Amino acid sequence: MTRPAALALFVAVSFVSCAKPVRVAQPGPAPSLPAAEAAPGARAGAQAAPAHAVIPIPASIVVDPGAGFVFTPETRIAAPAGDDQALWIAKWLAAFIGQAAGPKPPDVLVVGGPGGANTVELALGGVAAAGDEGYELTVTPERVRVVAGRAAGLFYGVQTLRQLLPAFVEHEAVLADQSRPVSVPAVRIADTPRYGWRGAMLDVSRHFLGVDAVKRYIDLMALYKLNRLHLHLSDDQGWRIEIKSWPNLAKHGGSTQVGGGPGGYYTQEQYADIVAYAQQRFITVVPEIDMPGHTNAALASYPELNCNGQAPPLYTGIEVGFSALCVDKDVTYRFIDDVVREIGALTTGPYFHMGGDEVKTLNEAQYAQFVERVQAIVQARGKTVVGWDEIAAARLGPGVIVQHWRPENVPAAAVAKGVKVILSPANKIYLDMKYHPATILGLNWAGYVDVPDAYSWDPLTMFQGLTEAAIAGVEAPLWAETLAHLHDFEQMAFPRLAGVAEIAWSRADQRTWDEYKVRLGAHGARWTSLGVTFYRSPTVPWGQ
Ligand code: NGO
Repeated sequence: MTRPAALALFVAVSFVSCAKPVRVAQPGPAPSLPAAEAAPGARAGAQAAPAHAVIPIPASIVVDPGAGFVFTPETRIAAPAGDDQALWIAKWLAAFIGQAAGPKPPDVLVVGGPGGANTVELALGGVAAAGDEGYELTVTPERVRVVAGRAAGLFYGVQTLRQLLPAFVEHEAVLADQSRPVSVPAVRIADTPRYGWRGAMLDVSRHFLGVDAVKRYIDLMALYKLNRLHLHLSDDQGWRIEIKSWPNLAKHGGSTQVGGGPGGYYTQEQYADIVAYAQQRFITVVPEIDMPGHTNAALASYPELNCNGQAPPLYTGIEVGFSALCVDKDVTYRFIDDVVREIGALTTGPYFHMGGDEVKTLNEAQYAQFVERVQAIVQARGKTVVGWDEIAAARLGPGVIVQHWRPENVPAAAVAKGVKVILSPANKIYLDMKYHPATILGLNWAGYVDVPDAYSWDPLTMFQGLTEAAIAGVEAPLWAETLAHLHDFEQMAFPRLAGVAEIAWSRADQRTWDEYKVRLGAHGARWTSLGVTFYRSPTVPWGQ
């Protein structure tokens, strides 16, 4: 099941580093939960309503069967004094509750100490759940309290609270006369993530997605505590970001897409707006400019980037591997430096993804030299290099992050170089893979990936020779050869993206498909309230 074999019709591929196919370690059956920590849903049996449906499952959660907290028109939300992010989170929660529990959204107060009765209190302080993203959430009939060491933890605690609220609250326009009791079960949660990199990738090159669609995806990521949005901003079919020093990239290179539609691109202001929107939700944007291959849109925009000095026509098909920058010309590196400089300045996060996948027109030495030169450019511009797993064939400096996508390729070469890896195995979490043979959208070169397949694997045992310390995290790419509209993207992402979030956040010994599927089933109602298009896989017991 290699990509070249299975893509036969669509794609002619070869890899720069022709690694021999290596056996991929099969994940063993996930261990079952120890009794003391078993999630209540697990004991309830596969089809029974779970006591909670929080995804990703928290590190520790105890649901008290007694009375919970009920939002009333008088409920207030208290934020700690002197922290703008915490205040923003409090306002986000108030807007989220909206008119669900009364005639107006809850008032937000800034308080120096405890918030009093009938309050949802957000507090910054020392908590047992360690780390930058951990939190504790306690719900009693008197109050709700979220405590975290940092604002990100407060945000995640509030997302957990959100998932404990009834799904109808997700409707954007719940009016006061439709309000009804909004109750939360009494719980004690202490939570912290397994991995720091919990990502999702959008391919906005093959088909362009506008700013609002990207923001919508960001909102859905936030619901599941995902914290990296990788934007695949360039490929053969389209260049999607304005570069002021090379204006034709966006103007010409962004003017079409797969199938010949009008394409599009983000102005620098729009891109900065996406970055800020994501950052507010504790999501770091990782911009990717794919090179030296996957560059037809750039080559078509500037003849001097081609070895023969001639610009090829724009490309609207879905083959890969045919294009490459002219790696022997100095202008190529001036171009790359300008692009990295401009995008780097607009990106608040530390990462720059240089692509590096599927180049068949260069030899190994040319490819390795190119990767090393670009690595130096990116680092000189103050950014951390991220690249697809092919870049492990080059000499990589410390701090580089390698994104593993080819199921048959083991990360050993990367790990031996001391770099960290992001796991995106195509046969598990490429969200563009069809669910089953009758799925209309998507590709199938890495197989059919139904919801249990996407969930039932563990990062540590997926590949041979990995250590937990070498794993930066997990990321689910969503390639868009066959996806033209946001609802197509959603149909492929949901329900699988929720499972990816749980793999990235929760411990392996907390996860079994039989228990997870019941929690997942409860999210159908939430997605319906949100208007999310999703695949009703028959493997999941969907709730009402
Ligand atoms: C591959 C390829 C992409 C395709 C995708 C389709 C990588 C890293 N390069 O993944 O260009 O769009 O498969 O599944």
